[in-house]
Amino acid sequence: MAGLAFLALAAWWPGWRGGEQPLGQAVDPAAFVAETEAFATRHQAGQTVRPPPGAVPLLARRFEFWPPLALDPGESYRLRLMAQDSVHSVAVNGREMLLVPGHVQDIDVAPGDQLELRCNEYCGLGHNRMRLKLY
Ligand SMILES: [Cu+2]
Repeated sequence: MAGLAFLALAAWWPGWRGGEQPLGQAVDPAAFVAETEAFATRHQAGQTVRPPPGAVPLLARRFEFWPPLALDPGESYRLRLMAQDSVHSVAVNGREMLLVPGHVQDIDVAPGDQLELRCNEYCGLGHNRMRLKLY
């Protein structure tokens, strides 16, 4: 039984080290925060951020996804999310990904997708309001 468990672990481990990265791409957390802040400043439009189609860096933190976005309903985006302070998750379109500091998860969104990102990983008293409207 222990042998079987070892074999299963051995089969799983190289895959995890290789292509498939369940936690997402490793990044320098401070650099990603700085990049997100600069991006938000560059594309600020009133109370929200109105980015051009393409990659959009986002931070998950107690208790928000930041910055607030106003996406163009006719365009597609690649949201790049990193947790800033502790473990969160992002759920949208029936998928959920764990978010941890130092790793970036990409989520593609397109016109007609679900309207809201939400955190499904309990992260404290404000967890239930940790949502972000997209379109
Ligand atoms: Cu949460």
